[in-house]
Amino acid sequence: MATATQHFDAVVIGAGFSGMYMLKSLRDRLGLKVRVYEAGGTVGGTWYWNRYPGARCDSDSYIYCFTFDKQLLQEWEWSERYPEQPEILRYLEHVAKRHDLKRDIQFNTRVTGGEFDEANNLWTVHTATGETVTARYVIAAVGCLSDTNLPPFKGIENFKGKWYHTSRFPHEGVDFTGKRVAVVGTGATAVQAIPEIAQQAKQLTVFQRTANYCVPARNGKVDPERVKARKADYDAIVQRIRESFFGQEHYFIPKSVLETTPEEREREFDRMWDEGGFAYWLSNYQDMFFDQKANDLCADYLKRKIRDTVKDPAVAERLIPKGYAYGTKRQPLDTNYFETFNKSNVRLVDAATDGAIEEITEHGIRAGGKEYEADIIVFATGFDAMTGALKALHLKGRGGRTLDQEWVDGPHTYLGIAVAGFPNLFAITGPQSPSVLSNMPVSIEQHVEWITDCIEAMRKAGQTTIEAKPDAQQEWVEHVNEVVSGTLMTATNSWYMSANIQGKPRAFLPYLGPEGVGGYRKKCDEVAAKGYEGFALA
Ligand code: N01
Repeated sequence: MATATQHFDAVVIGAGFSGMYMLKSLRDRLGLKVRVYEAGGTVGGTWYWNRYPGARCDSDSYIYCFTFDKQLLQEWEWSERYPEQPEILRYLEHVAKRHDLKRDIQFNTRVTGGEFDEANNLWTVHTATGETVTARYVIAAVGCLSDTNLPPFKGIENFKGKWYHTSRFPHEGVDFTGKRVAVVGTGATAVQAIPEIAQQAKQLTVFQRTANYCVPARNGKVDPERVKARKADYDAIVQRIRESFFGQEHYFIPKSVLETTPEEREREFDRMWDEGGFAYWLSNYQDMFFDQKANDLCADYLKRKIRDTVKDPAVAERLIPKGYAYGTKRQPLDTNYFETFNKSNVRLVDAATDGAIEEITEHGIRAGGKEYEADIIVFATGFDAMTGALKALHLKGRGGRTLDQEWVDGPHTYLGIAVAGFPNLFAITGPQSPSVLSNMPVSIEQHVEWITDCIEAMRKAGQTTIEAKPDAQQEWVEHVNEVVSGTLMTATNSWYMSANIQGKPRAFLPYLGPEGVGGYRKKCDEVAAKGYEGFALA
């Protein structure tokens, strides 16, 4: 085994939103010696890797940012309601510069493994560049949606054209002009990319496995008066989103949709539809996620919108989601997605009606026995969500156990922050925390601050290890599964349910607590206030 060349108080893995703030917090608040390893060439994480056409934020920009830097909240001007990827990356570069973060981040360096040394209570961490270092704490800031899922399509090696995965798009971009392009997938990524690609491509063929309920983002410039009012109200906004259900200023209508008249609910549906963004998903009637009949009423409105938009009724029918409840897959936000299928250069290949993808050929994609030729294939096939990137770190806890071994039937964590048997390892927005069911920066800041407080308390008390207790972990896993079992989420084949990847054990990955982000924060604060209840400290 390689000898460690340096020792750090903490190693942080990843330099996206979470790794950046973790570094800032441990280094500048606690004075720790921190090394961040980042596989990408600069900061940004998700916003470094996902450069596909149309990539933009799906949360409103005024809350999709760091709130720890109050001055920056006042100074930074977002150009739009949902800024594009390059603008978010510019913002993160600005934060890195402003807080002098890069001097402690080693870029182009992937962490490939690590072991907990039980004799010395230290982690040894290895990188692909051949470095080995030790650290008291390891913080995985690897993101929830960073481990690319490229399904093992038969024949992909035979394809004579070019192919790309949306999450590993070339930095110089791809020119689709005059090309025949195939897009595989119709998730939130594809829904952003398809209208953009259709504008350039000679022909676009979209391969849909599951139709999606999309609602308009309604992106655009934000009224300057509104921007000013928000800036004046930021303290209250931050407080509200921290205590809210989804880390957003969205609140359920405290009423059953089944108790409304058709006129009343149509008015409400129109209002949410016109507002755009996540309003229809997260500000709808409170029983939408629990009651199939209630859900059907909300879904029917969206189905009507598809029929109204798509001119060819046969295409509209194939674009209408079937067989799962609305909102149980991540809501894609669109700009002219359904309108794109009215263009003469765009065609839909639907697995249910035209046949599933059988193989990639030299000249395109074969589905349902028919070959669809393409010069470029864009795979918008998503991620091994939440657990993939953590497992890929190949960390070994007590007794040399790996997360692969511990998580054979899905993730087992305590609060989504820690794993029994892996002392001093923290995950930011790990599985079984609200994470992907929240506005990510809100959950990231909460975890970073909680972890920093925890390490500070340990140092004050002269403690060197913290570790989730197996029984507390088991209780948390049961709680996570119990609360979601009362919803419609578990019946759907979504990546939330680990169902997007063949062979991945079916388990609900995030935490959908009864009081959402706000209730979860309270729970974490209580755990800390009770001397880190459920953790063993030594
Ligand atoms: O990935 P997805 P994504 N054969 O897994 C299909 C976040 N995000 O990159 O639905 C054929 O949702 C798959 O079909 P199915 C957001 O949280 C954020 O779009 O599994 N098709 C699906 O249509 C989002 O949810 C933002 O049946 C296959 C698609 O590929 C998450 O990232 C923007 C297949 C994958 O959809 C992931 O979104 C974009 C196969 N073997 C995304 N395997 C912002 O906020 C998969 N598919 C900016």
